[in-house]
Amino acid sequence: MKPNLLIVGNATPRMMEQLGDRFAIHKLSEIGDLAAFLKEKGDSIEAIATNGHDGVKPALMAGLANLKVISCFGVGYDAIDATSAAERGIVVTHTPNVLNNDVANTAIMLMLAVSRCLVRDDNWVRSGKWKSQGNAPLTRSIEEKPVGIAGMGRIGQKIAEKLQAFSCDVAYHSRHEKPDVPYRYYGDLTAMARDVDYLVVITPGGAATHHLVNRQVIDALGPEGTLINVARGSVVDEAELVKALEEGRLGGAGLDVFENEPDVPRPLLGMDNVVLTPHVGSATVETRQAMGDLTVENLVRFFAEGKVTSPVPECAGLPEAK
Ligand code: 8YV
Repeated sequence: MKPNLLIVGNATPRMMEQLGDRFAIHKLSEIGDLAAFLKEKGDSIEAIATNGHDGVKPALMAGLANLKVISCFGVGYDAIDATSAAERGIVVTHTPNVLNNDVANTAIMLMLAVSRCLVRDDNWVRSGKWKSQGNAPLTRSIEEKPVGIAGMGRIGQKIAEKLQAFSCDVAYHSRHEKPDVPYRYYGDLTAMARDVDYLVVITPGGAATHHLVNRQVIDALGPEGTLINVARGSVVDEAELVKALEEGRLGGAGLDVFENEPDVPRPLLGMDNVVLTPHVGSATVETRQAMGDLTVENLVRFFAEGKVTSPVPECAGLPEAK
């Protein structure tokens, strides 16, 4: 008997092919009456495949009495209550490491795009301004600039490493100083924001980091400063960010994530000093394939070997995670 797997959100065709051989698949998107499904099939569902955006709603998790494993396509799992899952003996897995390079590249791409006015200058060519008005106004270099990274995990370290190629002076803020990291540590995010030209946010989402970047931090970054967010929209107080940009209290922003995706605050759409991308940090063919393979691997190994490859820290104590 194949274990019953519930797919929340989308799975790639390659994932569907790999999962189809081994699991009896149910797609949440195709279930009309969830309450009726849970009543009829809820007890038979042993596994969930989901992603960082959709996660698993508490009511769904509560309705699956025999759920054993949740495999998340993405490194961020703030949309899954991993602590409650661990308490129930449910292993949650995610996809760390395989996306470090592309998310770090996205952060640097946004830094360059904001500083070098990529979108404005692309438009300068397309709109004919180059011919009618001559050369575009000068932009700013990121070379040798002080950069503060909020969050010095795997991706934060990759961003810092890549910024060495631009001779940037890297500092970081995290809850604790990291003994093996060679960059200047700030226990106080506001103090770091005051000292840098770029603040790159790459800390996990969730309650612990909600609105970590608040008005005080934004004001410390200031009119010459640029905020880059490739983490979660929830980490930045978006209303304060918009106000600061409107009032010229912040220089610019490169944003890949937003508080209410896919909704983006309207005022941002008209701003020249802001570059917006639709949560594509890890969205390359290569990285998404690696993430999909790891998402599947965690599920397959769980049922074949009673082990998973990449559990989230909250579940590290469970037998399948060891
Ligand atoms: C995905 C992400 O877009 O890994 C993450 O945390 O934010 C992204 O790679 C996310 O899982 C939603 O599908």
